Amino acid sequence: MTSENLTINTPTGSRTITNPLRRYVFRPGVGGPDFPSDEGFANAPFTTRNGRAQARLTSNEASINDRTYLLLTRQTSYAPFSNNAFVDSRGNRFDSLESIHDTIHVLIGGWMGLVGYSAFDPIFFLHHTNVDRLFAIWQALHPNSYVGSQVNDFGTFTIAPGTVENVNTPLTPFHSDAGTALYTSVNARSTRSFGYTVPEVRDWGLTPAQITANTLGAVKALYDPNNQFTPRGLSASKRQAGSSNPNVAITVPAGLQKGSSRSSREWYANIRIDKFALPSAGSFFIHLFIDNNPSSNPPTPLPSDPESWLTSPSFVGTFVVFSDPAMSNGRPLNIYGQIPLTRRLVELYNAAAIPDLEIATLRPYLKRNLQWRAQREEDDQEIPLAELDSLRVSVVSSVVSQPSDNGRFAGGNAGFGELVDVEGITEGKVGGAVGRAGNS
Ligand SMILES: [Cu+2]
Repeated sequence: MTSENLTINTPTGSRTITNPLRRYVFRPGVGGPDFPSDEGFANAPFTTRNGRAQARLTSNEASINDRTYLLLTRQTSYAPFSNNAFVDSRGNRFDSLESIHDTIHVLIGGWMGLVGYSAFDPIFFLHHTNVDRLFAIWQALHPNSYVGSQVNDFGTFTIAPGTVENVNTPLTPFHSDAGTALYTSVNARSTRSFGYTVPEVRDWGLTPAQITANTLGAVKALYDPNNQFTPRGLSASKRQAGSSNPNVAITVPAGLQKGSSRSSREWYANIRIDKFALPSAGSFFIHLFIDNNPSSNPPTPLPSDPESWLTSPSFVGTFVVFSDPAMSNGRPLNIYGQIPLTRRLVELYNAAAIPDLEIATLRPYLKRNLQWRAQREEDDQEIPLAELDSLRVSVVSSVVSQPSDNGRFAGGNAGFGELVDVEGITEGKVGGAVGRAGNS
């Protein structure tokens, strides 16, 4: 994606060409008053990405992996799965395909961080092909949930604000023939009608139940963090505190041991904020950190330079607000997201910093050690949390029981308990929960 040139094979031998995926060179005459007037974008000869895009993506790789697994396996209803603003029936399942999608846009930044212009960057098409793939995987796992009715409060170029959209709403401007017919959600439901599928969903010659089971196996192999927390092939009872030496035994709490009653606790930060909270800042980040301080010490300050935050050892993950003030209709729009904390907590457990992942241990530990910061995409500058009135960070947890075969290719999900608010962690901090977490 970033090389200037590519060497390709041609019928007459190998040839070096300009890499078409690196950037889009604007054609003469394109631009003018519709183009962004911001410095760095007005009259730009070609698309660019934020200089720290790769570092931002690398820091967030594990977080995005864990969010993807959570989304595909736990978000069972289409409306909250599909978008980050839907409220009814969302419960404590705050994440959505849109939120993960937004994360990639804004971490890459530059033209990809501008809602109205991101499709000029060729990486947009790689990204959106993957969004399409994740949607196809989710559909194979949840074949009975799909587009319902929802009010479009904000409207589009072709749909008036306040229109109730449903499965038959024309998906302008995508024509399904050479005339005036347009695709709708009904006739765009399956990739099969477009003549393709994705590697995880091989939906030919199989029953729907087989397709779901095979797809779940592929998702677990790719994304299940439980395959990643413990080095593959290394039994939990042989993990060593703070190292991966398989020959040194450590004491593993009963809740984390293998066996028919194996269960553990998962932890997430739920984030809610007004998408238009900062009209002047455009897109911005909320970063989460979990430090490792024993009970008596004051919290360790984060690096004073915001550019160092993502490489800080306590960094956990980034929630993104992908926002263009021009999209606002003057009213707030609360959006939701969920950042997994479990991986970082298992690291701390493996380092013997915490004895287990139970509420009695982690309520005081996270109250002390969970922090968050806001940062502008454009120039990496810190946004004071006090400027984000609508921000609410809360913590939820659930009990997960693993099937006795370790569940990697089992036909059903492990036993996922409900995500329940754990109060007494973020209350009293700027941007923390007020009353019932996340909802006020
Ligand atoms: Cu996009």
